[in-house]
Amino acid sequence: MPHTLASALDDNLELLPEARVRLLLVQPGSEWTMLGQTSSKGKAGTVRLSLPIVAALTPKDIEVAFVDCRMQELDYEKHVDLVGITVLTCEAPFAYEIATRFRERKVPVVLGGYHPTFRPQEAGRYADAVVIGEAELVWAELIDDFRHGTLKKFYSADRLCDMDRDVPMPKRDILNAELYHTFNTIQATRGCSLACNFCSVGAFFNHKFRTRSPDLVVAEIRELLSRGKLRRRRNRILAPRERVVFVDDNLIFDTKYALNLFEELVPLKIRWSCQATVKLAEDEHLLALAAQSGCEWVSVGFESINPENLKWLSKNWLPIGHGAGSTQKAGFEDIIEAYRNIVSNFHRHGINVLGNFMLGFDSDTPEMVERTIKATTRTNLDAALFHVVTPFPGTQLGEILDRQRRIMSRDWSLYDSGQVVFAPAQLSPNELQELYWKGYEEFYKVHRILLRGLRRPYSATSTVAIGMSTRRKMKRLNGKNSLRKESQKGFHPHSKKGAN
Ligand code: B12
Ligand code: SF4
Repeated sequence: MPHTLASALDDNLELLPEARVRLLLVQPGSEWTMLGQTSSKGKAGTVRLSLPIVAALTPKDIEVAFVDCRMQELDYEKHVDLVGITVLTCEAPFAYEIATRFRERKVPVVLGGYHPTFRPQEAGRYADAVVIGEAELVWAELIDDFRHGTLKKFYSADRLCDMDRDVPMPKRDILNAELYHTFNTIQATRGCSLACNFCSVGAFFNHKFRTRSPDLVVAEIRELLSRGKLRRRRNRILAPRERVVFVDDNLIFDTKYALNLFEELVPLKIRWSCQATVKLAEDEHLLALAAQSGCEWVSVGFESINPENLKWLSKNWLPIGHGAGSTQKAGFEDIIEAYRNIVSNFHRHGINVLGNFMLGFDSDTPEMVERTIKATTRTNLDAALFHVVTPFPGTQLGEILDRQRRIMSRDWSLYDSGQVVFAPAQLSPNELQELYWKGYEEFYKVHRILLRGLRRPYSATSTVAIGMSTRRKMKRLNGKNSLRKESQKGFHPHSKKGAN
């Protein structure tokens, strides 16, 4: 017997399926980036939580389907009433193509995410509605307007949402778990109050940092663990602990919060990874607790080894406390030494480190970038990602390079941190492009991958697996000659598996 109006409505709608509104949520993808590619098994790396959150905010009487275009075929003929697309900058051209095809059939389309937030007018040309910023405080209103045929062009909340009150548990059952290597992604905090000028996160969240109560985070992980039970039983020997990835921009920004969270994680006996600054390596207590609660990988933005770049980025806190003094005085070798110390602090606690490096800052000459690439192999890192400096819309760096008229291309599909879209100061675009690939080639030479495994045998499986898979992706992207030509533009779907 139905007890509430909502469940009565649900029951009736089950009897009358035709009356249900059908919402299709689409993640477009962009296959040219190192990180955007599917693996040789046809799986994507990480679940992005954007659309599972939107699905969870959607009223229950609406039927929700989801397609991740990286692995799944999008059926443009599917009977749907409303389409929602999440858009990173590098996904924008493909997202606009999808939107256009649905709108040709008179199906209204809503665009949301980073790119529409920073380029709302542009996105508005391809959509019936654009959500600027977070969905939490506007999605209900948008759905209501849709039902009444009064969709507005732009929806934007007048404040950031409360992470405990307004952020729902993502509706992960819209996803096909088999299509992802890492299904268990979770978000404990949003934003970061540091102001790295190349990063989109500060501008998106108004440089504010918010946290979610550790109780809620733990409850969500427990829910993930109960779903993963079967998978875990099968993998008991190889993976006795379930893995969870925090997608937070800087999980340890608020040390007190991080300490509370890590304490709560201890009893869960999980293994987890996150993005954090080197502050984590410098706080022995925090680091020990992170390790004790299951931290196995940390992604750290070292950004550069060139002291001039670090000064320009105001990252003069990087090597402090490691004998090198501040970057104001430190030379190239001091910085390598400082990075080695940071890495070895993590290693002492059994935590692997993925270092991120950006290439193409104004102080980078070809020699300096070559030197940087060589130096990354001496830092004892377990993995590294190289990024070409990219002037993402909405960032300070974007504004600076725009003012200086150095942005060479606004083909957003190239904005994936792996393509040169601006005029570097001391290198030619081609030189920088070649050096970007050289970074991957050098760091992921087979003997180096194996050495990394031997150096730290207890984590050899994951280090070697990540190394080999990055190497394969690099080769697949056609290494050195990958500066894309106009004719290569566009999206070429990968192998298809049935959509949910
Ligand atoms: C997990 C992650 C990844 C994963 C998975 C990506 C994927 N393709 O699925 C990996 C590691 C593979 C990855 C790769 C890349 N990423 Co990434 N990634 C993230 C990260 C850390 C978390 C994403 C997430 O789950 N967020 C949680 C959800 C809930 O937040 P959200 O996406 O903002 O969604 C909210 C709103 O935006 C809005 N919304 C979003 N979509 C929609 C859609 C609709 C219809 C509506 C109504 C609302 C809405 O509502 C949501 C709820 O409030 C973000 C940083 C961040 N804080 O988001 C960077 C981020 C999205 N990545 C970024 C970038 C640049 C990349 C790369 C290009 C390269 C790189 N250097 O990392 C590649 C591109 C890969 C590709 N081709 O797909 C940038 C994007 C900048 C931009 N302008 O596009 C971000 C913001 C990081 C940053 N510091 O700048 N990434
Ligand atoms: S520390 Fe990381 S998340 Fe914070 S502003 Fe810098 S790059 Fe962005």
